[in-house]
Amino acid sequence: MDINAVIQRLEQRDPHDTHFRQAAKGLLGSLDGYLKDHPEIADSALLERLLEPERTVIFRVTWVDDHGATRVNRGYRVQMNGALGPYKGGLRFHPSVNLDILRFLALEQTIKNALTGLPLGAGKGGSDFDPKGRSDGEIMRFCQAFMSELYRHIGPDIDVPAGDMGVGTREVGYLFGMYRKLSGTFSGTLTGKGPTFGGSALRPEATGYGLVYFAQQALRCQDDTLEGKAVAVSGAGSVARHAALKAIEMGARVVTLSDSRGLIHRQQGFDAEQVGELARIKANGGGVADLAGQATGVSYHENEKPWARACDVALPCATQNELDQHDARALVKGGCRWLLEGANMPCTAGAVAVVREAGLGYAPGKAANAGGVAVSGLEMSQNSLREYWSASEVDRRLYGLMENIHRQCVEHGGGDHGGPPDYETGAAVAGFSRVAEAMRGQGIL
Ligand code: NDP
Ligand code: 2IT
Repeated sequence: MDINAVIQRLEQRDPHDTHFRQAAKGLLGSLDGYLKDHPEIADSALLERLLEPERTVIFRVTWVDDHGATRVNRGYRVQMNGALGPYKGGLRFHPSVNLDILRFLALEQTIKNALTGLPLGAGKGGSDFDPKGRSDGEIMRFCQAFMSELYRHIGPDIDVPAGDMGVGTREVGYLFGMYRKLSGTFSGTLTGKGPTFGGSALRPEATGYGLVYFAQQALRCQDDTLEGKAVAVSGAGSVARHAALKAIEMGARVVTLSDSRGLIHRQQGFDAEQVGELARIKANGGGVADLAGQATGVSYHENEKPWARACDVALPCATQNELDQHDARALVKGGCRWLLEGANMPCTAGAVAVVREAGLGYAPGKAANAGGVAVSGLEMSQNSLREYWSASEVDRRLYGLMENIHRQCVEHGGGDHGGPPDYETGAAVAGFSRVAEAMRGQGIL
């Protein structure tokens, strides 16, 4: 199979879709050996089908702001692959959202959801709406306007959206309310709902906790633990804060957090109360700089990223391509041994090459951040059963799911050379082979 020819076709068809091509190149590169051993994959254009969404919906979202002005945004839902179950994946509200970004996220989601072993297809959606500085009323009206079109395309057995950047429990609540009103049904059509109307315990925490559970497994395979390790986290959102909290609970020293404006650093490590305070600051429209103004030992560095600070473990948890080649070199220089992705594709291809060359343990987001969608899968099960599981039950299952994902990566990623396994290859092969088998089993569609 000529992977280069597949990529070339992507380039010819959608020359401006650089993020999608980056994700596709990364995936196909990791599958090279597997595809050579499985020539049957080429027979039915399986790769080409995997890279082409089953369906994409693009729609106008019209809403009225607090000053009475009519606003227009663009809404999207990419229904990428339904071979394993209903389309499943988050909604992102961010000014950078476009079809390229959503298709890359949907491709990552396809492999990630397969790795969970749960019956989850893959999708992604969102809008170029910028929630920053918007009032609660504006957020609600935008969510309602967005759902007034999206509701036609989703359902508990069709497509089950959740949150992503800019979409948390509050937004999912407004989206769910409008879906319930328009469809006249109370179902599990969205995940990440509030705890009184079907939301699973620990869904907000799941991605960050799962990331740290994955890190714990990875270090354990090298007879090591997180205790006492300096951990650099980027971001100050849902994933970053919960990863930080779980790492602190495990005895690590979380030395950095960040947002789009800058970095905060604390040599002795942040404590859980400070991370809790950061959540309040961000919810009120503040920045990480505000925490530096209140807490002792915290310094703020405008426009800086965490990667030049000495650390043992790096957890990029903000956004795509936030960590480039230069940052990766700085991490290596600072003695970092592990890089595990909480965000989706936070490392540029150049950064991945640097960390792999330097022999760091490297785990891609499609494996390491799968805890969020995994607990979304558990939320769907609870909704279907009309049950609520306790936080300890969900935590136990999340731990087991991350253990299983880690085991699959090791199984397919080798690792007999003494160092960490090739998690990138392991994740790609384990996830892809599951989707490929389901697609082949269902015929040429
Ligand atoms: P949030 O919106 O809660 O937080 C995003 C954070 O990233 C904010 O602190 C934001 O800063 C920061 N950020 C955004 N852009 C940049 C930038 N260019 N440079 C530095 N920091 C930036 O999102 P989540 O925590 O939910 O998502 C974070 C990542 O994790 C995304 O890649 C998402 O796709 C991925 N993910 C999320 C899951 C989930 O369940 N939510 C599941 C799996 C992956 P600011 O506040 O200043 O904008
Ligand atoms: O990137 C992701 O895995 C998510 N944003 C979570 C998706 C979900 O359906 O819970």
